Amino acid sequence: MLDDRSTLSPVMALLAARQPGHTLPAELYTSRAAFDADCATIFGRHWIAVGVACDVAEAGDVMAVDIGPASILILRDDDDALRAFHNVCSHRGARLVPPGRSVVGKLVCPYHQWTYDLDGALALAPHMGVDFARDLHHLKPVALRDVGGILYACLSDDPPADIAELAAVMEPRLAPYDLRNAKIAFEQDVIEEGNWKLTMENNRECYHCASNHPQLSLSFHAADFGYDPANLTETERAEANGLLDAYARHGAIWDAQGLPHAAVEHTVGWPTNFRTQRLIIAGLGESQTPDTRAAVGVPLGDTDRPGMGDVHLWGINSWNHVMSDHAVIFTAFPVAPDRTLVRTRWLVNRDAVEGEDYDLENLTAVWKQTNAEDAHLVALAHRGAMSPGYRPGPYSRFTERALDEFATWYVSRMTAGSGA
Ligand code: 3BY
Ligand code: FES
Ligand code: FE
Repeated sequence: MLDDRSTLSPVMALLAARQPGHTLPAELYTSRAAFDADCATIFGRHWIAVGVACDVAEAGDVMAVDIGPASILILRDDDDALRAFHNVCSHRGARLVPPGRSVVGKLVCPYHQWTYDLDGALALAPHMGVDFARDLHHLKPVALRDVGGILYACLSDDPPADIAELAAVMEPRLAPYDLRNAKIAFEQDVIEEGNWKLTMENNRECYHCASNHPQLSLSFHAADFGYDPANLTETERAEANGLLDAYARHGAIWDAQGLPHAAVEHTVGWPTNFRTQRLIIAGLGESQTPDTRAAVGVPLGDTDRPGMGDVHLWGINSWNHVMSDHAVIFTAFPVAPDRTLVRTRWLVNRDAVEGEDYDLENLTAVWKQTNAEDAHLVALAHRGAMSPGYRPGPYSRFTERALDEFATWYVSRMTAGSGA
């Protein structure tokens, strides 16, 4: 019975105790039981962003990604199709492929050399006898979707069907940027010393931006994140109204150019939680760089027109900024209750040459700095949740609406799943 917490598992009791409008009970951020339940339910049953199509650009390219206790391998097979499998040998379960990227002809297990074709079929199993039924020991497939060049995987055998909504909204929005054929100019891994939900909460507001992200704030309008004009000082209201006018002007231009821009939100009530909107870039309006001008001389895809803004997309474990000159793709993976891996990729046109068409420092400066600032904030929040003085605090109705929705979504998905 839901109202009798004594009969619930500890994690279910914590979920039931969450007060609307407030941060989660501490142990949902800090305990091993909640972490394990998150891995089983959120990361085990939902579509999770795992990388980009150009991670595995050529046939034989393989990338292993750890998602909590799970590990998957994503590869491009001999027919150029993308596939994903559990990174687990069908013999005695050894990890097949080390973390990161490699290039293979076939997948050979390091333990006893069972060898798999790139379609997952077991091609060779030495010393198993002539009558051994190799066809029964195929690698276990993992559902994989390429949405405009961003890859999503679902570990469940019954993946949520609403990935189709994400694809329907994002394919046309991402098409001009041709991310499938981009290249990764730089990749950075940061371990944040905090729970993955604190990483995602931190990203869903810009309440903290003005005082913590001086560099990002040059190209990013904090007011895009739900500031309600009714609750602003006069100066802030003038700025917010100015931004609304700017959105009306840009919206008309984007409409004329056939560029979708309206906000689309699939949050509470949908398994596949996402939000997208075409954002105006602040400053000179070209890119998230120190001088707000494009960092790359060769535009992405078919984007050779000014003022396309920033196609912003966030999801359960990701946030993305897709601009005319480059895209920044972020994925977050749970490592431990108090450790989260944030992997950032900077994508550019594959014909762009480093040192000629772009300067890597200039391209990566804003988000390297912002990531370091955010890692610090997430660590502070996690330390607070660990302390006996923590009690769930109120989200701002004006700047943290999305966090309240994320927490509500999280509680409802965890309660609906059986991982807790
Ligand atoms: O990059 C993002 O999606 C958000 C925007 C505001 C704060 N955060 C960095
Ligand atoms: Fe892979 Fe034995 S565990 S070949
Ligand atoms: Fe931040």
